[in-house]
Amino acid sequence: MKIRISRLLLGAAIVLPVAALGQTGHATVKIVSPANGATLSGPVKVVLQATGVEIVAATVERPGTGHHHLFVDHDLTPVDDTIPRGVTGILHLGRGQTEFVLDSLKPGPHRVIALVANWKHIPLKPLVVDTVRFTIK
Ligand SMILES: [Cu+2]
Repeated sequence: MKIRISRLLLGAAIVLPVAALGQTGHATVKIVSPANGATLSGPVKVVLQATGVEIVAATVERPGTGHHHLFVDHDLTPVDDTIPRGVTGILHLGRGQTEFVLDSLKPGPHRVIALVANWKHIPLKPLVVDTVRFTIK
């Protein structure tokens, strides 16, 4: 009986870290809207869908969580650094939003990169990122 119990415990000890790894390792974000390659008129509602990471407010300091960032016609900043605030074209959805309306895009081609970062505003690793390009009429 004792042997069976310790085998069970050993099994649980092995399974748990693998499950935890799987959670962070497979986190993804998708820009559901607008569609890549779309031509549309503004304003543009960006809709985000994340898996494998819980989207929360930036004030929540808990592993396995993060909040969305949008880089609008702006390159990614260095991925080991804090995503800056107060920069035109870089948006922190710090209240845990999963949608954001871009209402001041000019006609022409645009690129939006979505990136999930933790409460320190440092991107999750591996990167949880998606890009769409679209055109405003
Ligand atoms: Cu942030």
